[in-house]
Amino acid sequence: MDQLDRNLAMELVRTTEAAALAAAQWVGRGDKNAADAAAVQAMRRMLSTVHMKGIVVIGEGEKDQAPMLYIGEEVGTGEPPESDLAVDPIDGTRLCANGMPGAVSVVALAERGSMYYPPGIVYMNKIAVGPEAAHAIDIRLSPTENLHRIAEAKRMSVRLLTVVVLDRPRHQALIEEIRRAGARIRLITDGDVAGAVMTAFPESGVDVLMGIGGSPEAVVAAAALKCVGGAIQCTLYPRDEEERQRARELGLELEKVFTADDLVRSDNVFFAMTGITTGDLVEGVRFTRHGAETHSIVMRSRTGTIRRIAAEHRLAKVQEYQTIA
Ligand code: VTB
Ligand code: MG
Ligand code: MG
Repeated sequence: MDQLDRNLAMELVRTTEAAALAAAQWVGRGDKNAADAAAVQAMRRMLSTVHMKGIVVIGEGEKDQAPMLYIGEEVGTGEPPESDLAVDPIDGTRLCANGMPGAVSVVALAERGSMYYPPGIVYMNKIAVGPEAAHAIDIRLSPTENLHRIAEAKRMSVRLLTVVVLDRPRHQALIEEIRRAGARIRLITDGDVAGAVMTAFPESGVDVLMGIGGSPEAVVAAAALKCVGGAIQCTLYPRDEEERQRARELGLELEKVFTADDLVRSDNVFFAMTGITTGDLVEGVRFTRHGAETHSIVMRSRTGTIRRIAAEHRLAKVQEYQTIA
């Protein structure tokens, strides 16, 4: 199957640009739900113009039963190709609401039926790296062992590695182990999609992402890392005994290691990311006298092309962008 047209990459970046422009108007206003609603609405509106018969496989949440871009929603113009979509109109809603660095808007697309979402399991344990260390990781080994293998693959000392970890109480032991192993940690309060993608971009100064984060974010990150030749490995992480039980009933394997190829079983993957607030990967939205500037990364696995797109938007001229009074 090779029916996903390469022009889709450009169509997709419009959707993350629109979401980022909408979200940016809520940066620092302390209202993450309003920011999210604006971003979701803007992305959804732009998605409806994309030439595809898309279905949202990874969407706005299981967690809070969002009314739009929900799992199973059909998006696009309805004409071929048939595709699976993973969307996160804002990854890092809190970052956005607090005006903190690193909030992004992301979307990934692949052939129909190729994206996996573990039903009912909202968290996964993850390890992600860029291309140089893609063959070195094994989530079944300890963090210490992984750090040594990554250091060897990158021909660096463990002491010089930087590990991105979500700042959560559940990561206390992980953080202690990483420090004991000698590596450095960059704690982030949210945004582990960007955290995972950063590992494939040396200028971000990040070598590896470790820890437990959202399952949707794992699939989105897998799509991105497939485009750049990085790697991610995940295991399901039930929050409590009830969720563990449900997972068993559904026949989910708690020991199974999910690779990028398990999460996105297609070699034809598209990924777009636009910055909302400035982070280590992309700059955020900047408002100007005439409108706004956005910065995006667009990638496609088939060719491995990575595009950085800076765009100037004339807000007065483009009705789709006007989401705030
Ligand atoms: C992460 C982070 C997200 O969810 O996946 C996180 O990247 C994990 O859940 O930005 P908790 O916040 O419950 O720890 C987000 O914070 C929100 O989508
Ligand atoms: Mg989100
Ligand atoms: Mg998210």
